[in-house]
Amino acid sequence: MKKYDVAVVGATGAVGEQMLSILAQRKFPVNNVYAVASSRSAGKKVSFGDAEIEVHDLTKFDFSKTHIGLFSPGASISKEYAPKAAAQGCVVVDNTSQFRYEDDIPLVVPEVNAHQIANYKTRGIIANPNCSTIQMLVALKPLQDAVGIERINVATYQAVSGTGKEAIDELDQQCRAIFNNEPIKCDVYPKQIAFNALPHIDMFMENGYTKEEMKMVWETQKIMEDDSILVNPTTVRIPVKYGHSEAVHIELKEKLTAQKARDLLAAAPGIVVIDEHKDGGYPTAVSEGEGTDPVYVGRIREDISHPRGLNMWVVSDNLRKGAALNSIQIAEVLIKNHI
Ligand code: 25A
Ligand code: L14
Repeated sequence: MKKYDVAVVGATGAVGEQMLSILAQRKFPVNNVYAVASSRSAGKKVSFGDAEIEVHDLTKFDFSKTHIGLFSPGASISKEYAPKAAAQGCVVVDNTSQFRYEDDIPLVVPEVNAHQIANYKTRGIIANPNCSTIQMLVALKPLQDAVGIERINVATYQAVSGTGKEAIDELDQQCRAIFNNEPIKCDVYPKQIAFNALPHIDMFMENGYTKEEMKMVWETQKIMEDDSILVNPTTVRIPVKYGHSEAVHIELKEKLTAQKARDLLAAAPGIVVIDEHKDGGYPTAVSEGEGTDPVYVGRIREDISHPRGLNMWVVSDNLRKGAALNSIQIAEVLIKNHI
């Protein structure tokens, strides 16, 4: 079996760490794995399976010795280095928002539009979508295929790990301060995140939505290859560490019963349905999502206010299916069919 040389860029971050761990877990056929980050981290060690590997400085790294680059160093860094890596013959799977909306760069959720991976050749870059969009689309694809979706109303409940490690620390520190009756510090988020909910993720846009919300609009239409799907999101940060949850309310083109939807979802790839009408008969971020691969769907019910409406609750690990796992699944298709 052919083996591949893989660079993980942003290897010391919340997503990069997961990339290294999932590469080892899934026994991705690697020859050499390179951990790459900023000069701040160069020389440090990170774990890859049972091994410790050294972190390389991105500014000095030669991508011509790699086949695949899994990037998550933030949009501005990817903007500069992903095209450089691609020019050196490395196929880049980029987790940042930098390239997602460029027409000649595929934006891929393998369960939804794996065929787009073939279009990596033009730029040598494939974009990994936003975490909230990925888990929502895995859950909606079977319904889109069955009857079509007219409109999506979604409210998200997003974990702090999406912001990065410093946000996980801020949540811990604020909890500790509150328990000790000390004043809290807000450095990462503009208001207290401990025991709170902030209706604000990423920057505010001119239309009053946030960029995280607009990502869900733009990315849904691009990945589903259907500009007619209307999306109305509200994205909310909550004091959960790992795992995003979403209340998804859709208007279908034709009525689907809750039972039919449940059956379609249960048969679809990447989905686990947990939907019992009893206490605890639903998935949550902490009890099911954290540390696991599936997109979990529960609370599937017909909307009592709309003849073609359906409601559901969707949960997944934002650093795994929402980021690192999805990237590695893209890389698995790449090596199976393309490189
Ligand atoms: O711009 P975007 O697309 O919105 O993405 C913004 C952020 O979201 C995360 C990711 O953070 C990204 O930075 N992210 C991206 N895609 C995501 C997704 N799909 C996602 N989150 C969820 N889902 P992250 O924490 O996961 O990763 C950050 C990594 O990027 C590396 N990095 C930063 N600047 C770099 C760079 N690599 C190369 N060159 C640069 N110039 C970063 O590496 C990390 O791996 P690092 O070397 O900065 O190491 C992080 C360690 O260093 C400490 N630290 C951070 N900043 C400073 C610092 N120390 C001193 N001074 C600083 N200014 C941290 O505490 C950490 O321990
Ligand atoms: O666009 O903060 O992929 O939860 C991923 C993490 C945006 C923000 C992206 C979060 C980022 C998101």
